[in-house]
Amino acid sequence: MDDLRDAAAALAEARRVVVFTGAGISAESGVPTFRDALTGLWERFDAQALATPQAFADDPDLVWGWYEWRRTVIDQVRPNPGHVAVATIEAHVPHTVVVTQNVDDLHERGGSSAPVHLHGSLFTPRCAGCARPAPAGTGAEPEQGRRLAPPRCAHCAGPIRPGVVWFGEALPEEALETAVQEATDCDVLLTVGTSGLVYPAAEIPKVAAMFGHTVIQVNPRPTPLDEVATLNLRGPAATLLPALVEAAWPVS
Ligand code: BV8
Ligand code: ZN
Repeated sequence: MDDLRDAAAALAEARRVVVFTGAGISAESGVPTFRDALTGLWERFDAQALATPQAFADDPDLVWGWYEWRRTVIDQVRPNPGHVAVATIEAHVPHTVVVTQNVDDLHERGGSSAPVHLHGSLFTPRCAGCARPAPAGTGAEPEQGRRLAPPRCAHCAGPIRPGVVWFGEALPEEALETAVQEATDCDVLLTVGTSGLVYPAAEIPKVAAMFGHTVIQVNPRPTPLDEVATLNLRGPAATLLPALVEAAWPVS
């Protein structure tokens, strides 16, 4: 597969790398991707309809129950070789920035020191009223599909909300600025496991391509990012990322 060899060569000589990830990198850990996050009981809901401020305002117990169920799913799974390969890239290329759309903590548990979370995290709930951070994991652990009343803020008694970015909400300014800045100024941007459908995050690989940098995509399926990828590695992250790292930095 000479695309893999070419990708490994680009990675091996890169001094500045951005690793941009979506739900696909966590798929082989057993985490449903965003578009099929609604397995079982959630099938009757559209994720995009649940991941909105309106849904939380209309039915906080349903939305809080969904996010708490998703957090407990993450607590029960482990990072996969794809997450570990990303941390290995960081070990070889000092200026590597991991930019993730994922709200799980598998990059952190896989060894990445400071991933940039464009869409927040399941582990940083906050008060919907005064925005004070609230402890993650408070309250009962829901089974899939159970409604759960959100805890109340110790300071203002407002409802605690998930620390994620919902549709219609602005991304954290600093995270987005960092991601754009790093994409304009990298040697290689590796985009892994994203459908490239959600904006403005999906712009990040396009920024790197626009500035003439090498964009390597890892995804088993075609995506809108195919047209900006310099190299397209068709396959699962947990297989291809370790192979890419091994080819770039062979363990003698
Ligand atoms: C905003 C957190 C404005 C919540 C998420 C143009 C510009 C700006 C905005 C818009 C725009 N057009 C439309 C919009 C609105 C909207 C949007 O993009 N809608 C889409 C649907 C068209 N964007 C927004 O609302 C954003 N906010 O624009 O605000 C604003 C500005 C100022 C002031 C006020 C407001 C906010 C978007 C953030 C939404 N939150 N997540 C939660 O998790 O519940 S998005 C969610 O879906 C994920 O975080 C992720 O980012 C996104 C896409 O999911 P992916 O990660 O790509 O996963 P997906 O399931 O789609 O695909 C998985 C991929 O993996 C597939 O390609 C598959 O082939 C691959 N795969 C599978 N297995 C593997 C694999 N790959 C590798 N290995 C495997 N084994
Ligand atoms: Zn409060």
